[in-house]
Amino acid sequence: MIEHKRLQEWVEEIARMCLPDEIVWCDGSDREYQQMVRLMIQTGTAIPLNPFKRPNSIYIRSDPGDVARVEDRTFICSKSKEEAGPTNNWADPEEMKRLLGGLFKGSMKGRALYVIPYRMGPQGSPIAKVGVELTDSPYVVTNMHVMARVSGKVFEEMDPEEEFVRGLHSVGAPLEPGAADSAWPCNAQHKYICHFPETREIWSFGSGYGGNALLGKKCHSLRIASVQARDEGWMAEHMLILKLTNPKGQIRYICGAFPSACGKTNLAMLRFSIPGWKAETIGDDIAWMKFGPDGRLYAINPENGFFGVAPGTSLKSNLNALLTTATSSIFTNCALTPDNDIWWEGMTDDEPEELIDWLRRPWKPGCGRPAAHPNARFTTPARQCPVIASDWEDPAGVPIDAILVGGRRATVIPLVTEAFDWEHGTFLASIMSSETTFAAAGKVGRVRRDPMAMLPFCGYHMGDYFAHWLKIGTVTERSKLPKIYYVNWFRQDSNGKFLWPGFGENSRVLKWVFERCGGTGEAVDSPIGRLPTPNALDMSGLDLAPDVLEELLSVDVEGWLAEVPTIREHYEQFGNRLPKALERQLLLLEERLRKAAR
Ligand code: GTP
Ligand code: SPV
Ligand code: MN
Repeated sequence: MIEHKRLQEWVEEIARMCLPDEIVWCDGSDREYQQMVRLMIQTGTAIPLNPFKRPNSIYIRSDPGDVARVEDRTFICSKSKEEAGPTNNWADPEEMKRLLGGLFKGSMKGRALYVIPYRMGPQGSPIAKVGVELTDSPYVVTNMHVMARVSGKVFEEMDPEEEFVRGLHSVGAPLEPGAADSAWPCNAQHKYICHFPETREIWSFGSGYGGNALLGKKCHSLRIASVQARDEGWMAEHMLILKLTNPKGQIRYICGAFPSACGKTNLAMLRFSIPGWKAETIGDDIAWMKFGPDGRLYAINPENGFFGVAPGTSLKSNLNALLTTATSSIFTNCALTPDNDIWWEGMTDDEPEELIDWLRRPWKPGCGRPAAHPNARFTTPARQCPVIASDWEDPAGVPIDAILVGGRRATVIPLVTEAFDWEHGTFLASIMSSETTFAAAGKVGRVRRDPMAMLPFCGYHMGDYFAHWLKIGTVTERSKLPKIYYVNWFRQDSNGKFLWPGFGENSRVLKWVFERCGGTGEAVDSPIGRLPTPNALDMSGLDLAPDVLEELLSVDVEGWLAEVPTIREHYEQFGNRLPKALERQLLLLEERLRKAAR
């Protein structure tokens, strides 16, 4: 037990509601992790993987109805609906607490309540924050061990009066005496992922998967933290953090905001394809940024591990992810090989001759079904990444030189565009769009505006969030602000083939960005921003037809003009909370496009 009165009172109160058989205070030790693993193996939740192929690793299959974040079941329960804004589901906090109180009542019967104290961020970091997750899921305990810094000591380092985020999670499947448990308990009827930003609380019911259940991640580090960041003058963003070193040994740090399953983990672990350059990982999903004493923005990765998309991860696309997951990892909804290792689509050029798919069915090549779920994931410790940067746990964070934003767009959006300034960059980020992916339940491939890749993760009114970005841009000297770039690795030709090789070859764009930050690197002004001149991208050693590169770097004036009304429509939903500066940026864009069209 942790000596902390408010924490103890809260745990008791929750236990009185959820009625668990026992309360287990977690300490984050390896012994505890192994205990949870044994428990999951004994209850049939987990299968130990072949220790000669994948030491200390387990394989888990979820319920087929519980495979991704559920955005339509995610709520921001701020006091007023206006505060949650038009892009969030809202519910009155008192009504939601009442409704959920009914569901949580007795929901942990037959199970243990695990108290998971954790810190998001490196020890001693002024940017880090503490939270506690109460859960009845051993799967969540093991995943939180990897993804957050779980320790009974997190409270010792903080002022007893300081606030901590309170997360409550139940799979919503109480066990009656004598009843058998299922391998993946969850609640098919009721799923609620609820946030109470004013009281820094999270109540999540019915799902055991990913961001629905690992409350330190999206719920705490983005939805609640975005509100704290607004209140306290910092930024909580859905961004990877990458460290780049050029052949002269100069270092620059870059963040990247791409929507779910749009390439953050891959870029965060990329192998630079240009000799003499080095890329190293700081983080792959979330960045918390605060101004340092020198007026620059410093970022930490609040997380401790990677919860990465498995399908498509191969020696060619992301060797470093494969190396990271070589040991001590959790694999969810992948396929199982006859020798008890895991496989997923795209892992190897040749498909295995036989597998057991994620739905426990025999699988053979050509059977017409994917062997792994498209949102199958690995949970793996960041410290195991062969290219983790030496300073990834620097309590001060790393100074950010550039921010990339972008999504999956088959057409219109060029490979890379540099914003004219912070305000224009905020504009580009606020209108960015992407085709939806398997990372969230719902239709895949639909183009939607996903500002700053935060549409599902902003804990308050998005118009105010834009205003917060603009305000960040006024706090320091312009020269100290990161430069902003709009990128798109996903342009396709008329046959649906990607025009840009992507992955490691994204280095060519990163090199240009690096050079631009140092005042070199050629660029030309266009109606949408600054584009690399034809020779500005280092294309040495890459066989790409010149007309393809030209297409990737051209401005589709007609295509952009056709977007203007949809941008306007996107903006209209924010009403008078849309900052005037962004309205003006849209008018300026339209004016420049019309001039170019003439
Ligand atoms: P979340 O963990 O959901 O936030 O996703 P993420 O943004 O980290 O995405 P990730 O890097 O896992 O990539 C998701 C999918 O995009 C994988 O199937 C990748 O193979 C694919 N992908 C990543 N980078 C590229 C790229 O540069 N080009 C192409 N064509 N595909 C890419
Ligand atoms: C995402 O969907 O952006 C993820 C996976 O990173 S989850 O943790 O499930 O949110
Ligand atoms: Mn993500």
